[in-house]
Amino acid sequence: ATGTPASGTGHGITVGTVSVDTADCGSNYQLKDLVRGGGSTNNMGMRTAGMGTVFADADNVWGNGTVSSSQSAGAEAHYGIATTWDYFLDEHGRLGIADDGVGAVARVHYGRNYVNAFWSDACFCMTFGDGDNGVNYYPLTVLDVAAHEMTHGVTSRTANLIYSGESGGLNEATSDIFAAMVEYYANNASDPGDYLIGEEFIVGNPGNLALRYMFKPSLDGRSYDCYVSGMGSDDVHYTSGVANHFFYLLAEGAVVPAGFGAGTADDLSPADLVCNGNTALTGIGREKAGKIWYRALTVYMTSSTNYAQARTATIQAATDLYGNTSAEANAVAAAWSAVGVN
Ligand code: ASN
Ligand code: ZN
Ligand code: CA
Repeated sequence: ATGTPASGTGHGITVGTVSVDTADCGSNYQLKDLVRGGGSTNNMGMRTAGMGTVFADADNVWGNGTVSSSQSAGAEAHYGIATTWDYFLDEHGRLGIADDGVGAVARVHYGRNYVNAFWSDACFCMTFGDGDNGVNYYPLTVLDVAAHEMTHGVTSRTANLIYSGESGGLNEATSDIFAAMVEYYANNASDPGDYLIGEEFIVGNPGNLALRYMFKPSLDGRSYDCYVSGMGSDDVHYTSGVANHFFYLLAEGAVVPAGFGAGTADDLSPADLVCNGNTALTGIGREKAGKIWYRALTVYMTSSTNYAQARTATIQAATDLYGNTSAEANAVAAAWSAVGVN
């Protein structure tokens, strides 16, 4: 790669001011992360074809923190991808998406009023729309969405779960699970960790709106809280609910998150969080739950793993990590039972 490592300042739209690792290319600075495998963040300028051009800047200060500043979405994506890289390295010893130390490209300002983001194996890249430029939706470069898309890359290079049927739901859930873990890992004051996905790109969010709700997936109106046979024919972003729900219960237990309990708009009780009445379910914490899911994904799951097999894979992973009949292995079994996977 050209240039030498430099440290810049990014004024993100939702994340506030963050440090970004860039390249000093002599005549300018570029959003190219030379300390994480050379991954770059590229400006698509509202086009949908090609790879765009690497964001470049004279003073290594990126954007002014508003949607009208093109560099701010770039800086936010660049930061989110670096943070996700650091999470997988610090927490799981994984060196990038393919565990080979090679960074990926992020494409920002894709299309016009595109309210979505996606991973593509073909370009080994992830792509972010601008939302509607801050009317109802900010650009989708927020941390949990960036982590979600980058995790699709990790899944593709590991279990490679087929993106349809129950394996597709597990693929989607893997992206939501690590998105939530990355948000906690980053520990930003402006975007504290939670089990909501996509809450930061909703303008004027009262606090209980999101794309997905891991503790009670059906709050989105479509996702599954509990396993039902035949659900594998539904959209993978809804069948993922069962595994998202499992992960929440494993990590946190049957505990209603702040802002969703009695007397709030959602008015949830612990009984609403489980499918089998087991309100005594206790969590083993995010760290252990994340390690169990990562080991299951990278060692035991295959492209066709279904929900029943995910139960077996995670129990095996917990047994490897914490011992046979350990509290952790028992908690994995109890959490699956609480979402109807027996
Ligand atoms: N945002 C979606 C996702 O990453 C895009 C898609 O449906 N492929 O799951
Ligand atoms: Zn996804
Ligand atoms: Ca979140």
